[in-house]
Amino acid sequence: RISALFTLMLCMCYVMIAHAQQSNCPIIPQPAKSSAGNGEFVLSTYTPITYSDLSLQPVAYYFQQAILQSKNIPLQVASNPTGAHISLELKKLANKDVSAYSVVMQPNKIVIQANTPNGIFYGLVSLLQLSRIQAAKNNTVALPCWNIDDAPLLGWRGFMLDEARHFFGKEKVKSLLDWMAFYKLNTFHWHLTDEQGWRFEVKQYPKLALIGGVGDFTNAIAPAKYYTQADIKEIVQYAAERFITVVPEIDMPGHATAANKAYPQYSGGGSKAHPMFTFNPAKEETYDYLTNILREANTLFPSRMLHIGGDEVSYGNEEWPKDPAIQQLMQRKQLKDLKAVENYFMQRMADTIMSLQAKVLAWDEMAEADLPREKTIIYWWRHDKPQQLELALQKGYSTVICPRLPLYFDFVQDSTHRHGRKWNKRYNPLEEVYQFSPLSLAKPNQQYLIKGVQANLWTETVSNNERLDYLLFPRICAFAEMSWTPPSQKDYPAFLQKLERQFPLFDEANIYYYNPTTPTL
Ligand code: TNX
Repeated sequence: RISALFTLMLCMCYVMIAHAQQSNCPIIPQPAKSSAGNGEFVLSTYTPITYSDLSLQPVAYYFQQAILQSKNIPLQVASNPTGAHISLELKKLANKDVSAYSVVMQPNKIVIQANTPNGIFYGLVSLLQLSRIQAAKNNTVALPCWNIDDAPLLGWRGFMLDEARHFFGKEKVKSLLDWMAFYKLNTFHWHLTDEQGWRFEVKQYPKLALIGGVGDFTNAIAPAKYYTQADIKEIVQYAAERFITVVPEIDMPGHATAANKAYPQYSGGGSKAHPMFTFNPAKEETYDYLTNILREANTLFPSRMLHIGGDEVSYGNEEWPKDPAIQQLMQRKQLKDLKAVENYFMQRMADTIMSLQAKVLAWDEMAEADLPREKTIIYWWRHDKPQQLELALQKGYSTVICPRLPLYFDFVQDSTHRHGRKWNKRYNPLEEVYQFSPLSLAKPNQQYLIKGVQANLWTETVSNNERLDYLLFPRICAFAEMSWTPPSQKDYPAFLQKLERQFPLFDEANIYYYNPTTPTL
């Protein structure tokens, strides 16, 4: 009897494991709903992809390219398919989200449906992931069938790269955009200016890039590194093909050192530790100058969103109190302290941005600046100042959640990592990124203001691609699942299992990643 009981328990275990495997589609981020189908769909040479609407042609070609590059299988984009094929169909889904999609797989047909090309793209990305984790045999890949019904938890799934402290260049940025798309991230925040570098060409002020682009955090005399306007257009286009919006950041009135080296006449001075850190708020010419720069930026970035920083101004305004022109400005405009001067400056720049029909984006210091509510997005970054988030929400600002803990990826992933940043011995392990719950930070009636989340990679401690990879991978996977997957579908042990199947993809791409399952020495 004992052995019968044992067999029964074994059977039950088997059923439970089989069930767990069934409900756990092996892609990242985990879909909102998924279940295993029957049989396999075999991708092979000339498997046709058809589409219901011409607007889907680009995503069909995208998938064709991706399968060719990763599996060396040439699919065909065709209008009259014969045999097993992939059908892309625009259709109104019950879920109205722009990114919602469904995938139904059968051995002779895969149907992907969505409200928009963006949704179809995400359906194809899911299919691409299913393909990439399977080995190719004789130029075919057999895909176990799945049924997926999916939409993101959050509409803003962002990644920020700081190229002012170190410059990584076009090829690396494109590769990062590929990975972002692979994990369904949709916003690339490009930190292009700071103390150590100005990284994009402004035609009206050529010295910004030519002088401001010289040097980086490691090496003050490195030759000028920056993106030309042609480079920017190319990258913005590349991102758009992957349904990624690019948001440029031009940091002001602080973090302005590189610009001030090029055009010192607009400098507002700084502090001992941060010389020439600010723009000068007391000069009318400063506003004209920055307006001209923002106007050019706005023509390069079709996102109609301009991030103007607003962070840490106090680091470098030791010279502001001594400047008679700033004293006069304070009297004239009845600004009671330097914080009020900073707010005044940002309000004027916000006026400029609104006249350009764009949105004003700024760090959480600006929750206090009374910027126009409907037109501003606040980024909450100071995890140790929850009151700033409360203030932003209470004032009705749309907010992007990116607290240092756990979303700053310049913080190390493991306690044994000696190089890199920590916060009072705290750091950002994979699991904490995964378990983060942004919506629970807001009261239920304020949750609609949370636009989404962002992982920020500041690069003071990141001077090469390997280091960048080591901080980003595999946390990007945990971040993606946290931002996309409803909490009820999240499961950390299951996530770790799925992750094992991503490592070979990182290896293939020469990504120098951190493997949490291998103990570090
Ligand atoms: C604070 S986050 C900064 C950055 C630094 C970062 C380092 C923010 C808005 N400002 O300038 O690079 O800390 O982690």
